[in-house]
Amino acid sequence: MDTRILILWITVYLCLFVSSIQSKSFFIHSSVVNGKKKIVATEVNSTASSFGNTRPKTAAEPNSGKFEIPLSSADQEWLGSLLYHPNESDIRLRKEYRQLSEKERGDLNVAFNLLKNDTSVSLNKYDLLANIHARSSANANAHQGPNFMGWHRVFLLMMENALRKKVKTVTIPYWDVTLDEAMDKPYSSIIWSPDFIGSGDGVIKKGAFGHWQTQFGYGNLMRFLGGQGKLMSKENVEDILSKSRLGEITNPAAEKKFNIEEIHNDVHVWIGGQMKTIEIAAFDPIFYPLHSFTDCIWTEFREQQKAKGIDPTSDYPEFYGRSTHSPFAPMSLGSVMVIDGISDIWNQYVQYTPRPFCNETYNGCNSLYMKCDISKRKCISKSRSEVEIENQSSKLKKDDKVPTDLVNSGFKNSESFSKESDSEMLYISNRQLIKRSAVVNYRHFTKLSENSIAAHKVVTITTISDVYQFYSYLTDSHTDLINLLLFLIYLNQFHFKQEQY
Ligand SMILES: *[C@@H]1O[C@H](CO)[C@@H](O)[C@H](O)[C@H]1NC(C)=O
Ligand SMILES: *[C@@H]1O[C@H](CO)[C@@H](O)[C@H](O)[C@H]1NC(C)=O
Ligand SMILES: *[C@@H]1O[C@H](CO)[C@@H](O)[C@H](O)[C@H]1NC(C)=O
Ligand SMILES: *[C@@H]1O[C@H](CO)[C@@H](O)[C@H](O)[C@H]1NC(C)=O
Ligand SMILES: *[C@@H]1O[C@H](CO)[C@@H](O)[C@H](O)[C@H]1NC(C)=O
Ligand SMILES: [Cu+2]
Repeated sequence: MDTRILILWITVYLCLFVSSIQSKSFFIHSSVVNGKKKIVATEVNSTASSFGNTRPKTAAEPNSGKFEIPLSSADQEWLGSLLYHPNESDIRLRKEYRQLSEKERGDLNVAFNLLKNDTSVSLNKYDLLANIHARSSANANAHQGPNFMGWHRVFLLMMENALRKKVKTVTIPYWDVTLDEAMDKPYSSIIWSPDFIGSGDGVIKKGAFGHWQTQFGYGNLMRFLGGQGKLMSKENVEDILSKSRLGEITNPAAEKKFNIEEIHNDVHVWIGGQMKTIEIAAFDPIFYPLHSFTDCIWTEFREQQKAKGIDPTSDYPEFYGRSTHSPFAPMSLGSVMVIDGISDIWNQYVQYTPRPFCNETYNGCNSLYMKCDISKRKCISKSRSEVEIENQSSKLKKDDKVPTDLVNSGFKNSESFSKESDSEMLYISNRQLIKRSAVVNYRHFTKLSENSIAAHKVVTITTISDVYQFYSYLTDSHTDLINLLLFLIYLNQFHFKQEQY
């Protein structure tokens, strides 16, 4: 690395460190100046609140108007037009993000971008609506109290209604955070890829949200996964669902372990970038799949309440804390009141697919982008590199073509690619390959010492999927099928289980 860049990074980290002591905020931008990449830390002066570190705000202490823009009558009219709930001829099925078809993901991306590009209202339609979450009155109604659930349910519907005005069939998928939490390296999840919500290591540059801009001086859309905070686990969800009253899972009364708002705050912080700060969080489109998930949990919670004989539509806690959460306070969303948030009207026609689940006898990990971890009895997200490897293999299968150099280097014949059985693909004749592997060894796999191979000797490779799993376990780097095959050759050299071939 260029030493100047290194020094810059050290400076940035130092700034961040110092800033955390003095409780100042810095926002990191990277920009290209005279063809050189420069990383800049800008001090942000604001009363913005970090998730999980919220000082109680009251109406008497608004956030200095920094995050307010005046609403024109056209703005108000458009926002008002979004405040309705679905009916029986407008049923919404919200799936797990990884369960969407390619077309559904594409439609969602287009709808978001059509809103972002639509400047017939102030800012643009996406940002104007996202900004509702930031306006001081709404912010005070939405956070740090039992109305957290109801407020975000209505807000989510408004965004979904807006998206559906652009693409009729779109619903907001839920991001089952627990599928990522169960991974060894959650930042490698397929979610953080251009086909889904975009990258997680700084400015988002590729995919539907590449180079999105946010408001109020916060610049490029950015994420810094895993810096602080944590993801929601399946156990967190089970804890929440073990309770039976709204007041037991929300502020101000709920303990942290059962507190859905606090647990969700940790996810905001884990994502970092805009998501970390309440007033700008909704500018990141991952905000909506995250809230679709908390809403999905609340839906399940309310169904359980009904089964236990508790009426969720009259379960607003008596001890609600701040006055902005009192049942007859306005929600600051049209004329909706806080108490309206727990009514059934909003989600009566909103359905969620069951949260993906698997065990020894049942596999409900029903997507190409997740798999069952039987030992944990959990569905678990696939990583970007796993998907990439599988992609390449399926392309090869489809093309039904074998590169000549591979044929020459030992594939029995081209038929092996078109056979149904995975293990057919492993027909490799050793004699010729071992010769090549010595070279391969150094070119591609110098990282793997003999010891690290030895440590994995117990792995049984019988199908091509075993190979993928083993391979992605050993390396996280970008690869292609040729490398994968060379890797197989490498394994051969170490006398890996070959008998069955
Ligand atoms: C932030 O506040 C400091 C001290 O109040 C001031 O000197 C600085 O100019 C402000 N920066 C911006 C970008 O407003
Ligand atoms: C149901 O909702 C759709 C979409 O908002 C609306 O066009 C339609 O008039 C509604 N139908 C009824 C019966 O309310
Ligand atoms: C939105 O605008 C950008 C920039 O002009 C353009 O590249 C993109 O195709 C537009 N998106 C849609 C969905 O119209
Ligand atoms: C696995 O889950 C299914 C579906 O919930 C359930 O019917 C079955 O009993 C479970 N099996 C085991 C071994 O726990
Ligand atoms: C997998 O293949 C699809 C379709 O060809 C492509 O759009 C996608 O980007 C690929 N994903 C990865 C992670 O390589
Ligand atoms: Cu919020």
